[in-house]
Amino acid sequence: MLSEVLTTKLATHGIDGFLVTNPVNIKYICGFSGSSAMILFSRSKRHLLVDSRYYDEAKQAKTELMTGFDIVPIQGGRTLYNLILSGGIKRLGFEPMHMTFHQYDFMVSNYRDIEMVSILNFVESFRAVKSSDAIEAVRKSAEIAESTFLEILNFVKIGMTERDVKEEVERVMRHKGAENTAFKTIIVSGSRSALPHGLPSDKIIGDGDFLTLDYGCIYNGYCSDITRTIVMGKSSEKQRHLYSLISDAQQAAIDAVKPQTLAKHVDEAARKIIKLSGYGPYFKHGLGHGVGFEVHELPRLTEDSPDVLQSGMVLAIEPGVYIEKFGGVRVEDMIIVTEDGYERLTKAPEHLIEI
Ligand SMILES: [Mn+2]
Repeated sequence: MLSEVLTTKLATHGIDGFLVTNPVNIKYICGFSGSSAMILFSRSKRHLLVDSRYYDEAKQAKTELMTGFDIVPIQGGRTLYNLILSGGIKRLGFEPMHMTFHQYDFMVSNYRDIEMVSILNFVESFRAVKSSDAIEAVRKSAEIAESTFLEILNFVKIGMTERDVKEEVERVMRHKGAENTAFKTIIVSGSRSALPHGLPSDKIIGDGDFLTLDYGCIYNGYCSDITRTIVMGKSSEKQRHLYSLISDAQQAAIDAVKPQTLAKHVDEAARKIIKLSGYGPYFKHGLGHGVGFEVHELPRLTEDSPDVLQSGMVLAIEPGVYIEKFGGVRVEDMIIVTEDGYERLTKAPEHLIEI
């Protein structure tokens, strides 16, 4: 069980306790999603500390994931301190990205005999490798996103606004069983397609425009994230050239995926092709990222990533080029790293679609 595995990881970090304050990690570890909760691991115990208003709810919700946890209502700053002391914790690991300076300052000034040790990604590195249940959920989430694109192809028309397309994308995903969108749906057209993270506007989608849709949903707690670029009306030669460049770069990156490969080498496989074509400066972001409980999680597929691929990771691979005043192309697909390479969850069309 995950919480037991985390307990055994304490020793490898030279700590005898770890405090989880990231709400996403708390939900991941024990399924609890109330606000201001904390998890405290010591060598022999696991505590879920909850705001006293959530205490009854947490006790009633006792799920399989909470097995072995003592649920404790937080009553002032002493509650945590007493548990740290009774757990025999001298060196306490904490999540630097998920603790306010105020909390840290309080602990350092009041828990004087405890050494606070900052540890990045203690839980996140586990989240990167998916269980079979997680893979099943991610698979369904990706399937909803991908099949939504096929419906959008029949829906979208010249003269609609970007916002119209956004509404339909989100409606279709919900209709197919999505709990929610995984992030703010990106719909950009024409020269706005040069904005990698542009939000849908009232701009009318015109003849000859690129239309980029970057969206995803949440299914059973797990996210999907895909991007499709199409052309409204007839495409130009330059548009087709950019699309096939990005499509080739994406395939080269995907072909580089297997366990033990450095994530930065996957980025490099795509970046090399884009650079050779002269569009290097127009590829303005990292190649991709892990997807799971959050839409962006480990591993990072960037030029300087220290991450190493492992079987069971789920990746979104999204090369793109963005040319100001002209437009941009991005395609993004999701894959699973398998024992001997990868398995595709989604596949963008190889040729630029004209509507
Ligand atoms: Mn993405």
